[in-house]
Amino acid sequence: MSAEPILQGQASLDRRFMDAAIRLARRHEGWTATNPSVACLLVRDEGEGPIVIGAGVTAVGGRPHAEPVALAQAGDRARGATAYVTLEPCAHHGRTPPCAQTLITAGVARVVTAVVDPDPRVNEKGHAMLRAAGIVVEAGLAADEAREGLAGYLSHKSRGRPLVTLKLAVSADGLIGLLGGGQAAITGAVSRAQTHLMRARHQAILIGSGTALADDPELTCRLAGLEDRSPLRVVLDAAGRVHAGLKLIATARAVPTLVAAPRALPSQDVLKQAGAEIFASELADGRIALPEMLEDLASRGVMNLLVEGGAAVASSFLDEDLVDRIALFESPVEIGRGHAVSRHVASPVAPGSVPAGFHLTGEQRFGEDRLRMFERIV
Ligand code: AOF
Ligand code: ZN
Repeated sequence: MSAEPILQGQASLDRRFMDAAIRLARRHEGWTATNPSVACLLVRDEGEGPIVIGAGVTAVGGRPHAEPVALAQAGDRARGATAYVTLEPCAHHGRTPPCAQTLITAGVARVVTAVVDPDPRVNEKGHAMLRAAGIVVEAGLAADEAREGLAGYLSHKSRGRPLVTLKLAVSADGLIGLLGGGQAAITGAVSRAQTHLMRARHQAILIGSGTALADDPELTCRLAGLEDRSPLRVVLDAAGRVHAGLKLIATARAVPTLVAAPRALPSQDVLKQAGAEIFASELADGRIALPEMLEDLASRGVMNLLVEGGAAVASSFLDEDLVDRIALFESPVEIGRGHAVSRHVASPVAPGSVPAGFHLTGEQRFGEDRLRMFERIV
């Protein structure tokens, strides 16, 4: 037999385990502070084909890292195993020894990784440590797929700002709402559940004061079992219109809320008393200066941000080239009919079309609605 089919077999097994690790890493996305959510699978063939003997994902809060969690599960069986890690194992001493060293000590024979860690304390040093110890290292497997989940971390490290996802729900007639009517139902229940899952995977969620006043949303994750995964809420309030009667403010002690506003507005005391925090922001042309605000959010450890509206905020982020991804929910329902055109709020992204400068990365159905994901072409 030639060696080729065996290589193909190993390559497809490697891919399968790395894909599984990438899926596992998604579990703590948004919940590992400024650490990426990484996963590690330890795999070994004990005579009946390769099986997973240890699985770990970076813990909520960022520590412990994925590798020691997987190694603790595997125990002595880790000797001679292959480790699949979605990010290069770290090479620096934190509260625990470097993960590269922990893998070496455990006697792992082979390490397959997806993405090189841009953290200057690591950045190929983890790979080098492993190789110096005689471990076979294969880097770069399924790197694009792993980068999807690590994008917030990579943006935070390389650009000093969070990855920004703009979420829009657009009706068949191209609207995202109706003025003066409260929240208009555009998408169905299945899409709404998906939106809540999206919220759970983001560290912060942002709206403008117009939406806060018109819709009075809570912006929390209300999926059963994930209620404690609500992101930090940010409301842009250049003109000091946010008031204590809003749900966002009334619930600020349970779910942290930042009111991005210029300093010293007379209305702020009552917001602070209710538990909201004033997020001192600069103004540009009478609006909150978005690039600076994103930098300030990054300094607070926010690696990914979900922008949920409304039209003015969405357009500002798009116009300033600050959107990295668009999640476009498209509903078959027309909401404009029977309402004066003056009440129509047009979507900055038309249904069915690809927004300029973006390309389609995925499409899913949620009930009657379609979700299309776009990414900026860079
Ligand atoms: C790993 N496995 O699961 C994660 C890693 O503050 P520390 O000491 O936890 O270090 C944070 C850095 O650790 C972070 O910037 C990234 O380089 C790495 N994250 N590394 O080996 C993991 N989450
Ligand atoms: Zn580590």
